[in-house]
Amino acid sequence: PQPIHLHDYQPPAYRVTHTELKFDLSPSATRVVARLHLERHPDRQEDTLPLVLNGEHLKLLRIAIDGQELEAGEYALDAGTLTVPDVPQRFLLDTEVEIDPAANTALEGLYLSNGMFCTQCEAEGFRRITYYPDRPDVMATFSTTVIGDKSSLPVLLSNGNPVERGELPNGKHFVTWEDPFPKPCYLFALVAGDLKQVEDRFTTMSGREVTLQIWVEEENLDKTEHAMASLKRAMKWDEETYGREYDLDLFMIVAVSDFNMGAMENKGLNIFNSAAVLTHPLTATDVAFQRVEGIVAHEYFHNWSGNRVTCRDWFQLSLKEGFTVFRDQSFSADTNSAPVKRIEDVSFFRTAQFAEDDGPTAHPVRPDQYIEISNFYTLTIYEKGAEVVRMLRNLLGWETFRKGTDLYFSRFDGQAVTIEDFVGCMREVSGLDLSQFMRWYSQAGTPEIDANGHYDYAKGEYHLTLRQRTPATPDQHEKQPLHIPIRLGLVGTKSGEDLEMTLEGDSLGKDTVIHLREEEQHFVFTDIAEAPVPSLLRGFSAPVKMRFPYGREDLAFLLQHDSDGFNRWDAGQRLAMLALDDLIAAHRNGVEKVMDVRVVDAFRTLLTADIDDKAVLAEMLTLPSEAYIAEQQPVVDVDAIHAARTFVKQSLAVALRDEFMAVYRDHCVDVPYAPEPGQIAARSLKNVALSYLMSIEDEEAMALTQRQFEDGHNMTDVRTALTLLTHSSRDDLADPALKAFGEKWAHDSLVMDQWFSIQVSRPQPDVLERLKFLMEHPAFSLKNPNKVRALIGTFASQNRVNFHRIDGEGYKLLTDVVIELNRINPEIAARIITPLTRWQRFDEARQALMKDELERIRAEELSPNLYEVVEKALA
Ligand code: B3K
Ligand code: ZN
Repeated sequence: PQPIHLHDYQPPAYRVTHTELKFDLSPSATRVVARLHLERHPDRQEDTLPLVLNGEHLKLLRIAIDGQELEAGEYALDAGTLTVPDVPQRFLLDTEVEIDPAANTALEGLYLSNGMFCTQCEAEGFRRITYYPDRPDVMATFSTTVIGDKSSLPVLLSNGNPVERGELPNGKHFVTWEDPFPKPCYLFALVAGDLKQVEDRFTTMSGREVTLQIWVEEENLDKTEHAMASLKRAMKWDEETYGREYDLDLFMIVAVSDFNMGAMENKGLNIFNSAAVLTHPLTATDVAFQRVEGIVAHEYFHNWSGNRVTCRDWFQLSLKEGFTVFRDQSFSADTNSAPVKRIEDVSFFRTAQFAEDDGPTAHPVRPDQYIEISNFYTLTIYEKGAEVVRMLRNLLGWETFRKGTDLYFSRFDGQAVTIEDFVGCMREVSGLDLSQFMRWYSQAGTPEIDANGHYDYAKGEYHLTLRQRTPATPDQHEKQPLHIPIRLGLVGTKSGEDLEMTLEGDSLGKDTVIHLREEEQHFVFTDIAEAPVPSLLRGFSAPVKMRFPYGREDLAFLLQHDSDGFNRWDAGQRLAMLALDDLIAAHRNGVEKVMDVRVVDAFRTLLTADIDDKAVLAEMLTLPSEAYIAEQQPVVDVDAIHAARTFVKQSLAVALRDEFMAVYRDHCVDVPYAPEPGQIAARSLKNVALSYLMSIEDEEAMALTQRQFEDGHNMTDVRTALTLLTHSSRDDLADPALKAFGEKWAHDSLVMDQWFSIQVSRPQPDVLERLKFLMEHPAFSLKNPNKVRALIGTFASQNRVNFHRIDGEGYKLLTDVVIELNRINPEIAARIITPLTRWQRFDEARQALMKDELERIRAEELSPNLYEVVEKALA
C-alpha cells in the first residue's frame, strides 16, 4: 500500500449534485441501485478527465450513462475503482450492485448487527455500498428508498425526513427518505430492523418543533432516558453557547451492538455503539452515564462542526474532531463539575496522548500523509486537536472566539473546508498573528518546557526562565519553537495568596498568561513583595510537559494554597511522583522501601480538611496510574512501578486507616440513584477510600465491600465492590461474587463486558489462564468490538504487570488475537495492537520479545491498517 499526501490534493474532477439510492435488503445479497447526478467540477476544466469512482467488495450488475447501458469495454474495474474514460460534462450515472452485508465483519459499509442492518461510512465505508466519489468534498442531497421484509425489518430508517412509505409484493415494504442538506457520503446512514423507539420533542430557539427518537431493541427500552435527557441538554447548550440550532424536523439515535467506535454523527440519524447510549442505574456506572452524556453531545454538536461545515479532505479530520471534542468537553464542564472534568481530561491526555506522541505512530494534529485513514482517529487528532482549539479560545477570549465561530459557520455553511479556513476566521475577528501558532497543527511530538526561577530578595523580583524543546518524532527530526501560552500565578509563601504581578511595567493581576515563543525566554516580575512558589501552566493551558525543580515542601504548599484547582491537584500528583520515583529506585536496587511522611501528611490534610468539592477531593486522593508513572520513566520497569505504587497505597492505608474509614462512612449516600454531580462525587470519594482500605485487606473494609456488593444499589458501587474483591487475595470471596454476578447478568451484553474487564484487570498471575478461559465463554466473540475491547483491550492496556510478563506469554496472546482480527476486523486489529508497538519504552529482554511478535504479525498477509502500524512500529 502507498501513502497519500496532503500536498497532492486536487478538487474532484466530477461532483455529485444529487444522489438517488434504492436498497433492496437481504442479508447475503442486498441490491443497491444508484442514480448519481454528476457534473464536471468548475475548477477542473482540463480537456478530458475520466470519471473515477471508488468501490470495494461490490458486484457490478449494471451501469448506464444517461440511460445508455455501457458495454464491457467502455469502463474498467479494479479492486478499488470503477473508471469510465469518456463521459459528458453533465450526466446521469445509473449503477446496480450486489453486496453481502452478512459477510461484512469489518463493520464498515452496510453490515448486520444482531439481525439488524446498519451502516458505518466514515471515513471510507460508503465505497462498500455503491460506486461513488467517496471523498468528503463531494457533497450532494440524498434521496434514499429502503425496501425490506415487513415482518423481520419493520423499521426502515435513513437520513433526513421520511417522505413516502408503502407496501410491496412478497411481504415487503418500503420507506423513502429525503435529506435536503447536501452532505458527503461519509454521513450517509441506513438502519433496518425490529426496533422500538422512545420519542420526545424539542422546541428550538426560533420556535421550530423537532421530534427526537431513540431506537433500540425492545429489551433496552428502559435504558434510554439518560441519553434523551442528555440530547435535550446538548441541543439547548449549543443554542445558548454557540447560537447553533438544529435544522431538520427529526433527529434519530439508534443503538447497535456491533460498532467499531463510540458513535457516528450521520446527518439526522446518529448511530451509536450501544455502550455509548444505553444506561440504567443497575447496569451502568457513573462513569458510563457521564460518557454517554458526552458522546450524545459530541455527535449532536457535529451537526454544525462536521456536517453543515465539513472537511475538504481527511487530513483536515481534526477540523471537525478537535473542535467538536472541545465543544463536548466544555458542555460536560458546564453540566457537571468543571474542575473535575478538566482533571479527568488532562490526566487521560497526559497518559495516553503523550504516549502516542512519544511512540512510533506519532503524527501532527494535521498529518501530511497516511496509508489508512482509519488509523488516524487518534488521541492526537481528537484530544490534542481539542487542546489546540482550547488555546485559541484562551488566546482570543471567549467573546472574540465566539465571533470567530459565528464567522466560520456562516461563511462556510454547506462547504468542505480546511484548518486554515477555521484559523483564518479566528485571525480575522481578533487581528492576532497566528502564523507561529499554526505550527501546533503541523508539528508532531509533545513540547517539553524546562522552567527555572529564583526570587531576588534585594530587588523584590522573581526571575523565570523558560526553555522549550520538542523531541524528534519518526517523520520529523527538526522542530521549530511553538507559541505556547502559559497561564501562571505566583503564590506568596508567607501569605499563601496569589501575588500581584508586574512584567515590564505592565500590571498583570494575580493570574495571567505569558507567551513563550522563542526557544528560551526570560521573564522578570517586579514588585514581588514576598518569596513565591510559581504555579505554572494553570488549567493545563497548553499540551506540554512542564518541568520545574519543585521541592517537596513547595508541592505540599501548592497542594494546600494554589488558587487554581487544577494545579492543586497537579501538585499532589507531582508530590506523589517524587515519592514513587524513590520507591521505584529502591525496588530496583533491592533496598527496603520507606514511605515519605510528607505524602502521608499531605493526604491526612486532604482527608481531614473540609474540602467542599468532593469530586476534586476524590481525584486528589487518587495516585497517578501505572500508565502515567510509566510515561515518566526513561525505561519502563512494570514490576517496580507496580510494587512502588502498591507500597504507597498500602502505606497510606495503614497510616490513615481511620480517616479513610470515616470518609467512607460519611459518604454512603442512601438516596435513589441519580447521575447528578453531588451523588457522583460522594460515590467516587467513598469508593476511593474503600479501595485504599481494601489494599490492606482490612477486615472491616472487606465486610463493607461485600455488603456494598450484595446491596446491589447501583452499578457504580457494585462494580467497585466486585473489582476490589476480585483484585484482592480473597478468591474465596471473589469467586462466588463473580459467579453470582455473571449469572445474574448473563442476558445483558453490556454488563457482561464489565464482568470480563474486571476479571482480566486483576493483578494476580493466573490472569492469563483466566483470560484464555474467558475467550471460550459463550458471551465472548472476536467479531464484536466491545467484547474484544473488554477482554483483550483491558488486559493489554491496563493489566501492565501481566501483559508484560517476562515469559512473553502476554505478548503472544495479543499477537494471536491481532492475527485473527486482521482477517475479521482490520480497524480493531490496528487499534488493539497499540501496546505492542510501544516496545522502545521497555528493557532489552522485553523489547526483543515484543519485536519478535511484531515480526510474526508482519509475516502475515496484512490489511492496510495493520501494515501501516506494524511497519511504523518496526521502522
Ligand atoms: N466521526 C466518527 C468517527 C468514526 C470513524 C470510524 N472509522 C465518530 C466521532 O468522532 O464522532
Ligand atoms: Zn467526532
